[in-house]
Amino acid sequence: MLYPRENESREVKDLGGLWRFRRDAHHEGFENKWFLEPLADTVEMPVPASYNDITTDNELRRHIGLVWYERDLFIPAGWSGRRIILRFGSVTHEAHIYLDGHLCGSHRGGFLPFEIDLSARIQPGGKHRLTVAVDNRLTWQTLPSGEVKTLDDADHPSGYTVQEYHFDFFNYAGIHRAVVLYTTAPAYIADITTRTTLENGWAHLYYEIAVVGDPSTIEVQLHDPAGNLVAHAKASAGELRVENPQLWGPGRGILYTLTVRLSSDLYRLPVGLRTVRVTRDQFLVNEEPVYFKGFGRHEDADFRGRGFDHVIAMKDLHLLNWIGANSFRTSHYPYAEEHLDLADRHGLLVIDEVAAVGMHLFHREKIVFCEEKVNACTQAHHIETFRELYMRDKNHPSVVLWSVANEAATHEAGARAYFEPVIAAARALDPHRPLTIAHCPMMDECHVADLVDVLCLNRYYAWYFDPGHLELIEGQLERNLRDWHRRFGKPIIVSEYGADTVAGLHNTPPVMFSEEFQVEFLEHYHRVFDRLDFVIGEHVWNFADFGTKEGLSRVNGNRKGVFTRQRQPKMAAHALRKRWLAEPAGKDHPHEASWIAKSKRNLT
Ligand code: BDP
Repeated sequence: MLYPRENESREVKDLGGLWRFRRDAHHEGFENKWFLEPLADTVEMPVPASYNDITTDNELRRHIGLVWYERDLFIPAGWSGRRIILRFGSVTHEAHIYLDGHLCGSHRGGFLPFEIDLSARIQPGGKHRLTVAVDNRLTWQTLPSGEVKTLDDADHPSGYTVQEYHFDFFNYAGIHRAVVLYTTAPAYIADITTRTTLENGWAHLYYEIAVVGDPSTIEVQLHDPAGNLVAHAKASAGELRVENPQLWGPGRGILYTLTVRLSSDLYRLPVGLRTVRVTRDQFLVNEEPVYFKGFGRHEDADFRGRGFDHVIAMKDLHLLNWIGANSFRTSHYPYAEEHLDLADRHGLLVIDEVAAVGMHLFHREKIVFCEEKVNACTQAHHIETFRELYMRDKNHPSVVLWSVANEAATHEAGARAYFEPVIAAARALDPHRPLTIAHCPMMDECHVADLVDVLCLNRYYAWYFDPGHLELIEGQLERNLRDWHRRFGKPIIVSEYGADTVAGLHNTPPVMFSEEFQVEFLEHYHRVFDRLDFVIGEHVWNFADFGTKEGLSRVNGNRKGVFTRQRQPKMAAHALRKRWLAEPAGKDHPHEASWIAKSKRNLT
C-alpha cells in the first residue's frame, strides 16, 4: 500500500485537528444508529491521539467498548474528476466508517492503515459528515489478544466488566495516526514492489508496478541521492541496473528515488539499495556483518498515549542518534510509517513486529493455543495482519527483519500448528527478508524456533528471576544463550533485557529500582554478549518509560526506560552511550568491546 505522498499530480488533505467525540457508555450507539444524525452530547477530541489521557475522566480512561468520532468533510470543487481516497493511518483496534450515515468501510487491527475510495460517494464542492465508531475490545481472536470478562460474583456489582490482557502496556485506543483525503488521476499507480541484489559492483533493482489504467504508458526513472538520473525503463516490471551504487546501510541512510509515471499519475518512492542475509552466526547487510545496538520501544508519550506526534518521533530519533543506537524493534505492534521513513533516511535497522502479543498466560497448566483461545480464527487474522504489514512496509530498506510475534507460548505443542502456516504465509509473501519471533523468558522448550532465521530472546535474569541477584546474571545468561544456539544453530539477538529504574533514585550498593542497579545490570549482560560470537545484537528493554495497565508491579508505568517518559536520560543512558559510541580499538586499545569487532567497525 503506497504511503500518500503529495506531488504535482496528487493532493493530500490532512484531517487532523479537533473532532467531535462521544463515549458510548451503555453500548447503545449501534442499536440506536448514532451514525444517522450528528452526534449529540459531544466533547472535542484531538486527532491523532489516544482518547484515554486527554480528559480528567477516569471512566473514559478505562472505557471498554465503543467511542464515536465525527467531523465535517469539505471536498474542494477542484477535485472533480479525481479519485478521492480516505485513508486512516491506524484506528485502534476496530473501526467502522460512516459517510452521511452510510457504512462505507470497516477495519480490524489497530496498527495498520486502511483506505476507502470515496469517489463515487461524494460531491466535489460538497459538504459531508464523517463518523467513525472505534472499538477497543481485545479478545482471543484479536491482535493483541485479551479477554473481556464479566465478574458476576458477590464482590462485584452485577454485570461488572473488565478488559484483561496478558501484556503490560496500556491498551490505548482512538484514532492514533493521520487521517487524510488524497487524490489521484482516474488511471493510477496502485502499488510498487522493489527488491535489490548486488553483484560485481552493480546493484540490480527489481521492480513491479500494479496500475489501474493502460500499463503501456508506464515510465520509470531512478535518480541517485544527488538527483542524477541513473537508470530508466518503460515497463510495469523489470530491472534497473546501477553501476557503483551508493549502498544503504546502518548509519548510511542513502536513498535513491524511483519515479513512476502512468499517464497523468505520478509517484515517487524512496528506495535504499541493500541486501540482507543471515548465516548461522551472523546478520549480513550488503554481505557485511552488523551488530544490532538499540531498543525495544513503544509508541507512547504523556497525554498523547499512542497518538503519532512528529515532535516525539523527532526527539526519539535524536536520542537514538545521541546514544549510538543503530536499530530498534517495533515492539509490540507496527509503528506509524513515519517512523520507518525516518529510519530509512537515518540508516536505522528495524525489526518490524506484528501485534501478536499477549498469547501467553505464563503458567504451564494454562494453555492458550486451543479451540477456546488462540484458534483458527486468530490464525486467519494473524496471517491477514502480516499481509497488511508486508504490503505497507515491503519497500522500506530499514526493515531488515520481520517479527511475527512477541512472547507467544511457543512451549505449547499447539503453537507449532498455529505458527507453521503463519510463517509459511509470511515467507510466501516475502521470501527475501529473514523473520523471527521474540521469545519469552519462561519455559525453555520451544516448538517454533527452528522455523525462524534469527533467535530473538527476551531475558530477565536478576529481575523476574532471582530478583536483585546481579551476581547470577552472567552464569545463567551464558548457559541459556549457548544452549539455544547449540539447539537451533541460529544467530541470537537479545531482544529484551532491562530493569525498572526510578529516575533519581540512587543507592550504593546497587539495589533494585535504583539507577546504579540498572547500570550494573546492563554491564553484566554486556560482558556475556561480548564473549559470544553468535550474539549479534542487544536491544535494551526499553528505550523510555511507558504507560501500563494498573497493577501491583507498576508504579505509574513500566520504568525500564533508559530515558524517562519525558525523554530525559537516566545514568544507564550515559553508560550505554559510552559503550555504543566507543572508538574501535586498535593496537593501542586492545580491550575493544567485542560487538565492534563483530560488526567489523562499520556501524558508527
Ligand atoms: C517482557 C515483555 C514486555 C514487558 C516486559 C516487562 O515482552 O512487553 O514490558 O516483559 O515486564 O516479557 O518489563
